[in-house]
Amino acid sequence: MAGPVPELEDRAMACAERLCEADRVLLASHIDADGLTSAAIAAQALERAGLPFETVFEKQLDADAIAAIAATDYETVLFTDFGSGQLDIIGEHEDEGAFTPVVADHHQPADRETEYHLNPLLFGINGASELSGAGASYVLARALAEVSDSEPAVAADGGEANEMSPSSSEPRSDGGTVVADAATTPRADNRDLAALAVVGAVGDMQASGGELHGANEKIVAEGVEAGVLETGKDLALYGKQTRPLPKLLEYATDVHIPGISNDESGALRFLDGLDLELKRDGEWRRWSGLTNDEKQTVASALVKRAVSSGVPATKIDQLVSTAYVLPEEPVGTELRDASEFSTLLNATARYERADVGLGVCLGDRDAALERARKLLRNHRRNLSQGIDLVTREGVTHEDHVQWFHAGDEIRETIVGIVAGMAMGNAGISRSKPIVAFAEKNDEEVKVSARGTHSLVRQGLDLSAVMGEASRAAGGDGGGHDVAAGATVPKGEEEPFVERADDIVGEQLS
Ligand SMILES: [Mn+2]
Repeated sequence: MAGPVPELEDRAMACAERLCEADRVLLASHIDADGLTSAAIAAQALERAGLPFETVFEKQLDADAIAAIAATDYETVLFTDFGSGQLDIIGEHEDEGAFTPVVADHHQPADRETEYHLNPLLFGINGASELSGAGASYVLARALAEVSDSEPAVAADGGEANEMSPSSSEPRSDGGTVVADAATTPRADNRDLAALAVVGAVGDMQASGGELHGANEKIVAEGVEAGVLETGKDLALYGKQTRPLPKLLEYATDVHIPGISNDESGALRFLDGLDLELKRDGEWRRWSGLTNDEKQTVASALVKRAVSSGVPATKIDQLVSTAYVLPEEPVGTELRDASEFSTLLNATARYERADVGLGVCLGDRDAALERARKLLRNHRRNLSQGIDLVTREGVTHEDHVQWFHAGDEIRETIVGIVAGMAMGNAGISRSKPIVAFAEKNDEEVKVSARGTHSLVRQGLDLSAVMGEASRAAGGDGGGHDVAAGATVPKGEEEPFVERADDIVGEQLS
């Protein structure tokens, strides 16, 4: 049986076989939507293979974090959604015999190799757009199902309780059950985990141009086959499951529709003119609750409005994209939509509650889900307070960039989002990138930069800006052309801005 991504199959099998040789495994993963789904996929695959394990999360896998991992008694460590970029440091511990690393990652590898290294970039697959950390973990999970299935002796060895069990709603299966079910149910081959892999990919912004590509597409196909995913063309707006209709339209700003986007009363007037039942039982209806005819009515009117107000055809095309729906989740919940699901996970990650995000991924629909929703509400409140603060206090304009310093008034984990969302407000331009500082700790400052797609088309590459300017200031950074981040020593803010201003000036000239 071939895995979902043939190029990775041999390496995935080697990694899976190595894991099955372990008595127990330490699973270390990144704290973000992709890292959380990676960990959830790996955790379920290890559990189903009867391998005891424990999970740890890190915001950054730095030398200290790796040393702490090396100091544990674990002899086998599975890194997911990070590890490749840190193989130089990991390798030193491996050489000393501290542990054997197994890595399922999609980031640029450091200048060092290791035997059990599963990364799309090693096999000619794009790690930024075709496979995420969760995708790599899924490929490994599929291989694990096959390896543990063909070696019942290993699968049967899963009697020891492991630390994950309390937060998992899955009943712990004994090895015999795993083997017996292998031929008939999707669960036994781990295909049901494809839904989480898609949530991770979407959370890592891999659905460029509105849909997933390459290896990701193959994972989607397996999820559809397993009945855990549905795909179809739909309105490309965020919040189709949970947002009341007027808010869905008002907050949709990727494609700006004059008189609707960012316009509360305009969005209401637009809906009022549609001859549609807008409320039911006194509550605004949501997109996910509309019939197909009703959806068609809204979508057509939206396109008509866009055309008549001069929105270019290329932009209008972007109003439709592929939706990834998790049909086993209830209608009208975040969990049913891959994009809303990943936002919920990010809300837990940004407040360092990986345990909550992981619990939700593992099926906890009570305490963990309730807590995650609370974190998301809190996150949204923090964002709107941050945007108000920046708009009120204003930004400083240089020739080519604009910037502000939030000190400790905006968390460093959200200051970049705040900066991006504040662009276009009074006094904050959309024709210059915005640079935001926030305190990280006593010695360091976090810098986040955001641009617009229009600036990127003119030559802006914030990844290069943040990398160069931060290294000149004794820090480090990088990211994407339209959004990037860095960390610099405290007190280096002004020289950083000067240098960033120069580089942006060169890029846009
Ligand atoms: Mn990732």
